Amino acid sequence: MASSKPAIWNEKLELPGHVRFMEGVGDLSMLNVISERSTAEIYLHGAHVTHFQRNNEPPLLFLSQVSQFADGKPIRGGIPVILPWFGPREGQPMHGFARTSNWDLKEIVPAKNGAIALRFRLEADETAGFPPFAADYLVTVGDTLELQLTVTNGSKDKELSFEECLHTYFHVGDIGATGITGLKGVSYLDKVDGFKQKTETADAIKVSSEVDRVYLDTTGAIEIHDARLQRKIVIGKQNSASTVVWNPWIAKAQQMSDFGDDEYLRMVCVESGNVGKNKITLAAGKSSSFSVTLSTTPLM
Ligand code: TA6
Repeated sequence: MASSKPAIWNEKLELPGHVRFMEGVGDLSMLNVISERSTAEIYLHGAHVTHFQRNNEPPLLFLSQVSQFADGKPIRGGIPVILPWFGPREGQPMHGFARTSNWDLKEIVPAKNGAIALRFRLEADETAGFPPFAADYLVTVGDTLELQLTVTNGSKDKELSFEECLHTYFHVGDIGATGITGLKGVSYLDKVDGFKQKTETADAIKVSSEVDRVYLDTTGAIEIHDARLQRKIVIGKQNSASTVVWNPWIAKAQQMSDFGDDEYLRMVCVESGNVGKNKITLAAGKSSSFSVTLSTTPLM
């Protein structure tokens, strides 16, 4: 595939043998990243990580075979960056505008243990009722995938209240042989039951119908136990109080034109951030960060 670099590309950012600029799907600019232990693909569109795979392992992330890759459209799969709101908003796109904005690649630096760190930045003017803000997104590709999202309130006098979420789609071998642990006892809003507030009772959440749950005031690590791939995915997080678990199941999968009818069988979203009552409020000029670390181990 021809390597094409947009006008903004800066040669000094290159890391020969490790980071290559390419034309991705839909001719969107994509970075192909090769670390000592893994590979990744990241689009400037939404600073969207669409692929991460540790050497000799199945891909960690799910990406729909029928996703759109076009300006103004969200990519279905990988890690959508949800900012500055989560969910619907009157007259505005679902899940905010960060995931359909073009982010700037600011730097690429070698990191510890042969990892590669890439920093993306989005500067948003006052829009959609939000004061100006900047988002810096540090993606570190190595034996693990580390994501850190920092938001800075660019206003001189207004506070910034916002929601943030890394809406990660994980690849699983078979949703029917998958359990999600780490949420027992946590309160959640059940979006498939009128947003009723409930408390998780399962040691391991199993998916056998549409699941759409917003867990609040929860900071612990989550695990995805995949019996088909014999893999455990560990989702560690810092400064994130919300976790969302979503699988569209059959009917919703059929309703989504950018999602294959049977793709619900091979994915689950476990999303980390600060949404709803956990939203963040920043005084003028202040910043906040949260981070997520994704790792895998064999399922013993
Ligand atoms: O995080 C779960 C959720 O809010 C679901 O309700 C569903 O809408 C999903 O996000 C996908 O949203 P999207 O706008 O990407 O189709």
